[in-house]
Amino acid sequence: MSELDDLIDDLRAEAQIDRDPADVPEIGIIMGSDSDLPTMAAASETLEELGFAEVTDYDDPPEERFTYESYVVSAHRTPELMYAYAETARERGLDAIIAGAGGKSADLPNMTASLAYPVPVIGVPVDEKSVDSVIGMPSGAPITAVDAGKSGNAALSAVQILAREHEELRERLVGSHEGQGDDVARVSRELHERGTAAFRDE
Ligand code: AIR
Repeated sequence: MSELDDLIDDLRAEAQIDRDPADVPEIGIIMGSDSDLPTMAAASETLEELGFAEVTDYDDPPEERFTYESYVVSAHRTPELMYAYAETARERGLDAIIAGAGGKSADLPNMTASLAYPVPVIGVPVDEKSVDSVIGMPSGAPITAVDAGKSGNAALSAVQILAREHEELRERLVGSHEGQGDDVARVSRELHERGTAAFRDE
């Protein structure tokens, strides 16, 4: 069996297993190529800042209550894998998918959105060229998307979706938002009190 068939079989087999919802990843991160990782890494970093851990073995999940998983799935090089990933998303317990792809033909986010529907997909155009192909969905086929490269925002949007159900996540989002305001206030005070020239010199 090829490695591709093997991976597809693993996803389809995982969909048949009845696991405790607390033991499966809530958020899936997929990207068209591992060359997208420098852009997509902000999604996992943001999730980790909010207390999520990454599942790398479904049989041995991390202790953290909220988790995510990551895969490379190419709409053009591995369409069968894209189907398997998206079609099993709900049964495998995913509440939201973050999908990133680059280039002019960035079809992974929008095709995954159609195949996994109604599991929400947040599309990340990996570069400026991909914006139109990620957001250009026809009526009745929705996708939510962020600006080019903004995978950290995609992670925040995914957690916002989960926070509707989990108060704990709502509190974490509010906390990190307040921290962001404090960061701006700190810089603002420093700029004001040091003056522009001294501030820039540092
Ligand atoms: N891509 C991969 N399969 C289909 C598409 N659209 C995208 C990747 C990456 C770009 O093509 O998401 O941004 C270049 O991929 P690579 O593997 O050639 O570096």
